Amino acid sequence: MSLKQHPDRLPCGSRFLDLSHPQVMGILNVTPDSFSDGGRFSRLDQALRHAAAMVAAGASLIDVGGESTRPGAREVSPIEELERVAPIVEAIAAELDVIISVDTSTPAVMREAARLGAGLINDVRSLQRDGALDAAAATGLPVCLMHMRGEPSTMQQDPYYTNLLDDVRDFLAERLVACEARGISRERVILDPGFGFAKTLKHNLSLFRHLESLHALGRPLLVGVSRKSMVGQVIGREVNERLYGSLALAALAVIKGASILRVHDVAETVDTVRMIAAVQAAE
Ligand code: YH5
Repeated sequence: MSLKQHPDRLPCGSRFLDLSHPQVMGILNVTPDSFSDGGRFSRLDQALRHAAAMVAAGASLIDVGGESTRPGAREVSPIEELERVAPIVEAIAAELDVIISVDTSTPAVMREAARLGAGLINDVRSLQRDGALDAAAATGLPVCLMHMRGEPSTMQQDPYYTNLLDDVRDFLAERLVACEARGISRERVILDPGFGFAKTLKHNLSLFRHLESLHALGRPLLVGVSRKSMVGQVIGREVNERLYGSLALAALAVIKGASILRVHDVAETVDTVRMIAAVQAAE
C-alpha cells in the first residue's frame, strides 16, 4: 500500500537499520542529573544497564545524549560533553548488539563517538554549528536532521510562524541541500520535525496532524514526543505519568508513516508499534 521512497536497509557503521517496519530508539540520558550520585563507575554501570534493558525490550537504537536540550537548560562545554558520552558509547559498543545514536551538535563529539562505535548522528541543530557538516561527513554515518528555531535556552520564548508546516519543510529541505553540498548524500539522512523545539502546543498538534506532508521530502521520518510537554498539556499530567498519552502519539506516528520513534518507554512502545505494523502488513 505504501509507496516505497527509500531502501529498507540503512547502513549505520557496522550495522544496518531495517526500515521495512517501524523501529524504536531508546533514550539514554547521560547528564549528571539523570543518575543517582554514586561516582563515575556507578554512573557508567547504571547507564549500561539501562541501555541493556532497552535493548532487551526491543530497541534497535540507543540514543546517547550528554547535553540537556530541555527548554532553558544550561550549555555544556565540548570537553564536558565528550567526557559524559565517550565512555558510554564505548561500553555499549563493547557489550550490546544495538545501533548507537549520539545526540550531539558538537563536531568533536561526532568524530570521537564514531571512532568508538556509534552508528548514527542525531543533531537537534541539524549540523548548523561550525564544523558540524564536515565532522558528520567524515564519519560516513547517517545523520538525523531536526527542525528547531534558535537555541534550546530561548526557543520557547514566544515561537511564531506564518506557516509552521512550510517552515519545517523548507528548513529540512535546505539542510538536506547543505548536507549534499558537503558530501553527505541524501540517502544518509533521516528527518525529524522537532516536536517541542520552538513550538507552542498548537504548533505541535498541528505539525503532528500533518506529519504525512513531510514524506514529500523523500526521507525516513523520526518522531520524538515521548513524555514531552505537548502530552502533559493535553492530558494534564506530570512527566512520569505521560505513558499512555505518549503511546497514543507513538501509534498515530506509525499510522502516519514514521520510521523511527525516539522514546523513554521502550517495551510499551515496541508492543504498540508491532501491533500496528502487523495490521498494516496484512492483506
Ligand atoms: C527529538 O524530538 N528530543 S531531547 C522534554 C521532555 C521530555 C523529553 C518535559 N532530542 C529530540 O527528549 N532528538 C531530544 O519532557 C531529540 N528528536 C531528536 N531527533 C528533549 C527530550 C524531552 C524534553
